[in-house]
Amino acid sequence: MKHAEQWDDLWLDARLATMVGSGYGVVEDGAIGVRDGVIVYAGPRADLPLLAQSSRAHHNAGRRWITPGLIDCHTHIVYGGNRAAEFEMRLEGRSYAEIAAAGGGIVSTVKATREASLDRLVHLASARLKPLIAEGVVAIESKSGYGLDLESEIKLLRAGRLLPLRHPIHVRTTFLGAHALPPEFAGKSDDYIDYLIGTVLPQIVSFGLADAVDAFLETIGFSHAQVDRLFAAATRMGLPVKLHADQLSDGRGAALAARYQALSADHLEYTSAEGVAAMAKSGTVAVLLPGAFYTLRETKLPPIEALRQAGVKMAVATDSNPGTSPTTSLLLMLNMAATLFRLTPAEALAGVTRNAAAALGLGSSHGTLEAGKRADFCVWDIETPAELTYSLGGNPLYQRVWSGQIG
Ligand code: DI6
Ligand code: FE
Repeated sequence: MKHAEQWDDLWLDARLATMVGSGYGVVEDGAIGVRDGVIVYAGPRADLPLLAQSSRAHHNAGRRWITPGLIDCHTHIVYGGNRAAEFEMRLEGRSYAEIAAAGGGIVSTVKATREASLDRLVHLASARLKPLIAEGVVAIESKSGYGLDLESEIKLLRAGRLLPLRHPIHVRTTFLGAHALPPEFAGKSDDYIDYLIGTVLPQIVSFGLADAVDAFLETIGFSHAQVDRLFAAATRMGLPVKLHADQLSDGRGAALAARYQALSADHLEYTSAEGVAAMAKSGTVAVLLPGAFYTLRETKLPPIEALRQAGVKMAVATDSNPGTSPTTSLLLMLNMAATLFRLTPAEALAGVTRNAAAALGLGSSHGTLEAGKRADFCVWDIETPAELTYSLGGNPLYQRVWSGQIG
């Protein structure tokens, strides 16, 4: 057998949830072959090509289930400090105004983030990343947005880009300069958008530090017109966009995102029927964030049935952030997506594999078990794939494979 045809590793005696097609894509007696970090075969053992005999190592999965590696497609994992004190003050009955006066809220995270060194931020983000990796996460998005000035936003994006040098993880970085208005621009939000477009974004593009541009379109964030301007600039500079859309009110965010062929529109609690239709037309992924819904005690559900009927791809992510979703468990989000949002377990799993890959523009290389995709997958100690969504806490990961390597 020619060397070029030799496989590195072969997993046998596995049940596969390939996530190819619309459901789990189950293969009962499955096998996965890997070469050079890429899947060269995923399917029935009975159809294995003969050259599988020459694989260097055979792994017996013992009838365990294998799924694609999990993908967390919306995180703010890089930031300084935390907001536990504020959480405690709120529960002791202190008002929002008192907390703000005591230096709380997003501004406190911006302050702590600006003060932290690049090394410190990588260290803090690493501590949040480890539990995700331990749950089988193989790729994440890492947003900036707690720096809100040129130097600090660059520091946050650099921290995101450094994570793969220390951990077995793929990272896509997103520039979220339009997350909040920094104190030095108080009352001058249009000037801040001009600064992002004229100064910050061009440098980030020239350093190649961002894979996408995001914004927070909200009455307490930025206006429709301001986000429109930012997105036009991002598009001119060749970056795809995504949007925090309609989280607290209907700001016609989903439709704006769709107009720019956004990779995703995220949150969507207040998205209208027109917004859903626009997303279906543009192929924009709906990223559902049940951790923020839960933390804010939101009661207005995203339009799940309308998204489903329209055929909009739905992803699920942690939104890991210190204010509204202080979680580092994507498996817990699967459960919440089902219990709070009524996604089926198959939809929830597609939301952290196939559709999460699409939300990051990684659909051709990640998110399913098929030949040609990255050899990033999880072997689980479960009896059915629904168990991943059913359990509230716990972690049945048996083995994580990243770029063809176990660990
Ligand atoms: N939506 C949110 O819920 C968070 N950011 C956003 O755009 C809040 C961020 C924070 O409070 O730190
Ligand atoms: Fe977010």
